[in-house]
This record gives sequence, C-alpha cells and structure tokens, in this order.
Amino acid sequence: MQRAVWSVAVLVFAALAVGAPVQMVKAQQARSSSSSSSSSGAATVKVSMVAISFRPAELAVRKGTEVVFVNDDVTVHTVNGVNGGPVDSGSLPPRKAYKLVINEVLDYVCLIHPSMRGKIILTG
Ligand SMILES: [Cu+2]
Repeated sequence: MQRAVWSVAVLVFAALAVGAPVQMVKAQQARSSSSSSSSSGAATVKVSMVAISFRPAELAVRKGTEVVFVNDDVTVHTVNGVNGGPVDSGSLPPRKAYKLVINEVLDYVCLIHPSMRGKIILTG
C-alpha cells in the first residue's frame, strides 16, 4: 500500500520535471515569433511563390531591406527584373529561395510564367 503511494508521488514529480521546461520553451517561442512579426525594423521580408503567383504581388519596404523570395509552389519559378538588369534568380525549384537587398524600385517577373509578376516599392 505504502509502495503504491510512493510510486504515484514519483510519477507526479517526473511529470512535473518533464512538463515544466517544455512549457517554458513554448512560451519563449510564442514570444519570439510575435516580436519578429510585429517589428517594423530592417529584418527580412518574405515573398512567397504559390499557385503561379507572387504573394504579396506588391510590397513596400524600406531601402536596404532584405527580401527573400521563397518557392512554396509545386513548380519551378524565377525572379527576374522586368527590364533585364541585375536581378536574376535562375531556376528556383520548389522550396528554394532567392535573397535580394532592395535598394531601388523593382518590377519583376517569372520568366517561365510571364503572367506571374510582382513589384517592390520603397517607403520613404
Ligand atoms: Cu513561374
């Protein structure tokens, strides 16, 4: 009888020992993800390629912002400046990304899907 009580106590302590740190980690993750999404500072802005379109298709960022184009689609895309120029991602298979620091207005297009266009403008 006493042994049963003891083993229940051990189980409770074991559950607390495992559960408490997990909860702390979860709270920390929630805090860091909310702070990164609400910050308006530099950081990286994401443009997603999905369903043969850029999302968001129009984006306004501060000069010097890093934009990462991520292919979340199931087919290959590219990111190319509309008027030629230096922006050329090459082929981006699904799950690949292309990073770019934005210092001027950019009109861009996917060379494989000419209807797939996007634009990045500068705020201030
Ligand atoms: Cu495309």
